[in-house]
Amino acid sequence: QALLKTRSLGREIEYVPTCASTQIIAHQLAQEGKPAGTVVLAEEQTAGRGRLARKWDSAAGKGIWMSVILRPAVVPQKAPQFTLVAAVAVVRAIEEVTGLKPEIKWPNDILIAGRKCTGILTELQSDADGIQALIIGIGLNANQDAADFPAELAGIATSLKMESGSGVSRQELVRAILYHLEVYTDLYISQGFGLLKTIWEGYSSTIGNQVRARMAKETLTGIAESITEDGVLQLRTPDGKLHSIYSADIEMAN
Ligand code: BT5
Repeated sequence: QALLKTRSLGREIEYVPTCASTQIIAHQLAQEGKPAGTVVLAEEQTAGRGRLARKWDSAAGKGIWMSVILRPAVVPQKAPQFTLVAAVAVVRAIEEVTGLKPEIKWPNDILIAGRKCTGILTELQSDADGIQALIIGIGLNANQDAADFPAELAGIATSLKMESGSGVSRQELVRAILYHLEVYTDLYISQGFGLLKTIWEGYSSTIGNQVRARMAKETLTGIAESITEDGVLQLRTPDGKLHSIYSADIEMAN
């Protein structure tokens, strides 16, 4: 903590050796009134989660399994933008600490050489007065070897160690992530999404490409033209129509 370069993020860190999910703990702490900037870090998660009740593999001692409580004064519709803001912060941290070149796959994946090294999960506590808390979950594969991942993630998941050839300091990474997360959330709150969108696009592996967007009820293939100020993906299908995609899984289509 003493080594943190932040003003508020991580000033309170709840460290647990093992838990079901740091998201669950962070939700509880937020409900109990813990301040913005409170961070939950676990060595191991037994039921780490992704979007749509998917599982997040969280090997003990190998990754960063972290949830951050924010309390931004924005309307709930803006919550998805925080996933994009957090993605930029994590990419910057990975670059800084490892020199690797990660890319962002809309909306919440960070890839290196096409494989996923980080997933972000933004969850909301809100009521009639607006957002009470945003819980930003970050799962970052740091020091796994290929054999540490379950068979179904072979060829899909990667770690910073696998990509760089040497182990990385999780402490240094946490410090860098919190630093950049504070810088970029401050930027977002003071300036809106405009400048961040440009930075985000610079890291995106999605924009400008032919992609397949799998959604709950349909799958659309087309060019991912842009994201809007609200973080919504604009997909142009071959019939010339522009579709607004709020939530989907994206695959490269060519
Ligand atoms: C995500 O969901 O990518 C969000 C993951 C967020 C995890 C963090 S860890 C700290 C905090 N506490 C939690 O309980 N969660 C957050 P989604 O886009 O739905 O992707 C899930 C999919 O990623 C799975 O269905 C697998 O295909 C793949 N996957 C699972 N574990 C992985 C891993 N360790 N590395 C790479 N890919 C993984």
